[in-house]
Formats: sequence, C-alpha cells, structure tokens
Amino acid sequence: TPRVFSGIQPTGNLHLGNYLGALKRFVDSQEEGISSIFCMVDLHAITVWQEPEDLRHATRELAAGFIASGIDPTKSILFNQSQVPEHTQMAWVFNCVARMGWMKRMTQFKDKAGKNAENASLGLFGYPALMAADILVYHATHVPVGEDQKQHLELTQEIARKFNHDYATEFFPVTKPVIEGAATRVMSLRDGSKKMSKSDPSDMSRINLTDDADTIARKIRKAKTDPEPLPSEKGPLDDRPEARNLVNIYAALADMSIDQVLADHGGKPFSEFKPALADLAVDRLAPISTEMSRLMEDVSEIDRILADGAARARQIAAPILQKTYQIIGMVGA
Ligand code: AQP
Repeated sequence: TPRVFSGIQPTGNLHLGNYLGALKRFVDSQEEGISSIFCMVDLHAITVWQEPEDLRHATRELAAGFIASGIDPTKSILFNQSQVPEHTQMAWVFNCVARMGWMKRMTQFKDKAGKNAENASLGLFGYPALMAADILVYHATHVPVGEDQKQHLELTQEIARKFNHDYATEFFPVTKPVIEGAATRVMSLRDGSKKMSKSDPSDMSRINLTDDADTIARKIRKAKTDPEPLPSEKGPLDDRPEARNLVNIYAALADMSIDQVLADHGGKPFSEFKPALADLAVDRLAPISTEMSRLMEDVSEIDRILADGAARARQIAAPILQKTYQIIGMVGA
C-alpha cells in the first residue's frame, strides 16, 4: 500500500518555494486519500546551529504553515521529528550502512559546508542518513519534494538496496521520489540562477508565507526580469530564467499548465503580467498567512496536535525499528 512521507526544516522564513515545491503537493496527496506522514525535521535543523527560542518558534510556526496550507492533522500525521526517537535509532543503523564516499558526493553538504568543510558538524555530513531513516522507518513508498532533494532521495534508495543486500532481505522498499509540477524549483526573485531559499540574506529574493498582501505585491513588482514581453510558447523561456520563473510560479499557483499561462498572457509586457501574478499570489497566499497568525495565537493547541501526531507516528515506526533490530541481530528485539 502506498504511504507518503515528507519533511520540512523548521529554520524560519517558510517561502513560496517550500509552498509550491512541497506543502501544496502534500495537500494534494492527502486529498487523494493516500496515507500521509509530514514531519517538522527539527533534528535536521540543528545540523547548523539554531538559537533555541527561534527553533521552538519556527517549529510551531511551520506546523501552523502546514495546517493553514490545508494539512488536516486528523487525516494526515503531523509531528516533529525529535518526539519520535525511532528516527535517530534508525539513523544510527543507516550510518553503518551508508559509505563515507556516498556522503562526500552530496552537493547540499558541499554547498552548506562551504570552503571550510573540516569545521562543518558531523550531523551535517550525516544528514542524508537521518533523512533515509525518516522515510524508511515508515516504509514510505512516495516522497514528494522539490528538485533540490533528488540526490538525497537517490541516496535513500542506495541505503535501502545495500541494507536489503547485506542482510539478504527485501525488508525496505525502494522509495520513489515524486518531483512533479511546474514549481519543483522556484528561483530567487532577484537572481534566476539561484533557488528561492530560506537562508538568502535578501528578503526581496523570496515571498514568505507570513508576508502580507502589500509585501507580496511589492516583491513581485520589483522581481528581476528582462525587457522583452512574454513569449506565446515555451521554447524561448529556456534562455530567460527570470521570465520562466514567474511563469512557472503563475502556473503552479493557478493549477494551470505553462502552455495555458502563455496562451493567456503571451505578448504581454511584465508591467501587465506582474500585477496579474501579484493578484493571484495574494489571492492564494493571504488566507494562509492570516490562518497561520490565528493558529499561532494558541501554541498549546499546536503542541497538542504535534504530540498526538508523534504518538500515532510511533505506532508505525516502533515495529519497523524492532523488525530492523531483529534482522541485524540485536538481542531483545
Ligand atoms: N526553491 C524551492 N523550490 C521548490 N521546492 C523547494 N524546497 C525548498 N526550496 C525550494 C522544498 O521544500 C521542502 C522543504 O525544504 P527544507 O526546509 O527541508 O529545505 P531547505 O533546502 O532547507 O530549504 P531552503 O529554503 O533552501 O533552506 P536553506 O536556505 O537553508 O537551504 C523540500 O521538499 C524542498 O525540496
């Protein structure tokens, strides 16, 4: 039976890329009636130092973001990673399955560690093994993510295959990454060659889910573009990354294909397309931002939802961890 798992780091500045690449698609899988598990991966967040109060706030705000986007915590399981110890227990097993050489190839580690890799945390290096544990401790079959997570998911598959091979079993499924739609890689509004990111120092580079309507409209108005009007066909967008990004965002927000957007807006200058995009973005995002603020007024309710989700998640994870321990020869399992 199919089971969806995905996670988001509670590192603040939840943005349009996270919404279109992840949250919105999580809601789609929930609505299709697939058993879905969504996690605030707080243990992943601390691979880079976090101010404790900020982390606590960001975790609750992310939970509010999930719920405001349409995740129903009675239909899906919504929880934070540190409340389900089976994730780190499974991660240790996978640390022993994964190879140093596999980890060294990870582009996210190289990007995040920068030039001074010797000074990066061991956790940042092992990040993909914990991610494999997040997924496989539920025997998840499908993982909806943005394009940037493709390499980590391939590593999850490698870990599952090597475990199955080393212990002569078929215990772990080979999980399928689901990277689909018009917005699997939303780019920065200031630079069409960089992905929209939580950690970009320029707030103008991204639309935050907490931005109000005026801020959203201003950021879109100021987004970098070229002077040409929009083309009527897809081809010419290949050489126009900023234009392509805005068209992709429009298509994803409107649930339209790129071709449909260009059929409607081809030939228009950005002075006309940007206000249309701003109206659409405000229409889709303002209710989410309003609902997030409302939910954040009572964090005890959010904490209750996360604790309940963690208890339900453990019911699935605990027997899978026990079976893993049995397979590898742990007495008592
Ligand atoms: N720009 C993006 N376009 C589409 N999808 C994106 N995702 C992230 N950025 C984009 C997807 O959002 C999910 C959660 O991301 P995360 O919080 O685990 O990843 P992240 O890489 O930390 O997010 P950021 O914004 O890029 O943060 P920094 O700046 O710290 O690197 C994932 O499914 C991801 O693919």
